[in-house]
Amino acid sequence: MKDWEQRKEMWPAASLRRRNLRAVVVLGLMLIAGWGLWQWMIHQPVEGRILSPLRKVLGWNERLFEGAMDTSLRATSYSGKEAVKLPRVNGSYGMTGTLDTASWRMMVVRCNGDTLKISLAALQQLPKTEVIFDFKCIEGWSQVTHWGGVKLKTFCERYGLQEETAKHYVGLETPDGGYYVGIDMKSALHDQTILCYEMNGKPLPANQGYPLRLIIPVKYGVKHLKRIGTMFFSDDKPRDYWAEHGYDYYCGH
Ligand SMILES: Nc1nc2c(c(=O)[nH]1)N[C@H]1C(S)=C(S)[C@@H](COP(=O)(O)O)O[C@H]1N2
Ligand SMILES: [Mo]
Repeated sequence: MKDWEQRKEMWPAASLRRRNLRAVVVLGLMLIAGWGLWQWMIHQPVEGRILSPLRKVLGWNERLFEGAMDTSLRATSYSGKEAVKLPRVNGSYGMTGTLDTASWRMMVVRCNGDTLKISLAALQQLPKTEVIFDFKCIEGWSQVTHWGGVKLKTFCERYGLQEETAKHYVGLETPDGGYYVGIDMKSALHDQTILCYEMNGKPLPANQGYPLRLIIPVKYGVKHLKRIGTMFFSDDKPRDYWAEHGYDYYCGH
C-alpha cells in the first residue's frame, strides 16, 4: 500500500474534518482569551512607567534577588592580557557639562549631616586594587575590561563610616545630578566593588568617568556610575535613573 493510502486509512475523512473543526475552535478561543488578557493588561494603571502587572513581576524578581543575593559570589576574574585595549564608551548622562577636575572632590554625606570632601590624591593614598572582569551592559554587549582603584569597603573602613555602612543602600550621583544610581549595601561592600580612578593602568579617560567612577562587577553596566559627585547612605532606596525608566532596581547578574 502506498504511504498516502495508508494514512487515509488511519485518518478517515470524517475524523479529519472533526479534528480540523476542533483545531479552529481551540485557536479561536485562544485568540479571544489572548485579546481579553491584552485588553485587561493595557487598562491596568501605570506604576513606575510600566503597567502595574509587569511592575509586580519585577517586584517579585527584586525581592527574590534581595533575599538570594550571596555576597560570597564573585564575578569571574581575567588576566590583564585578556582585557580590551580600548573599552567601548557607553552612556553619558550627567557628563555632558565640563567638570573642573582640579577643584573636584567626592562629596560623602554622613548620617549626621556632615559632608566629607575627598580629593583624588586622598583616594590614591589608600591601598589600590585591580579588577579585571567581563563588563556586561543590559543592551547585550560585554567585554573584558581592566580597572584600578580603592575598594569601597576599604574606603568606608578608613574613613570610619560604620554608621553609614549599617544602612541598606548607597546612593551615587554625578556632580550635576544628571545620572544617579542606588546600590544595595551588600553589593556596595562586595570585595570586587571599587571607587575606580584607573583604566588599563592609566588615569580614567574623561568619557569613562575621570576623575572617579564606580566599578561593581556583580552588577550590570548601568550601575557603574561614571563621574561620581556625591555619595550618600540610606535605608530607603536611593533614586535610580534606569529603575525610574522601568528597569530592574538591582541589575545583578
Ligand atoms: N554618568 C554616567 N555613568 C554611566 C552611564 C551614563 O549614562 N552616565 N551609563 C552606564 C551604562 S548603561 C554603562 S553600560 C556603563 C558604560 O561604561 P563605559 O562607558 O566605560 O563603557 O556606564 C554606566 N555609567
Ligand atoms: Mo549599559
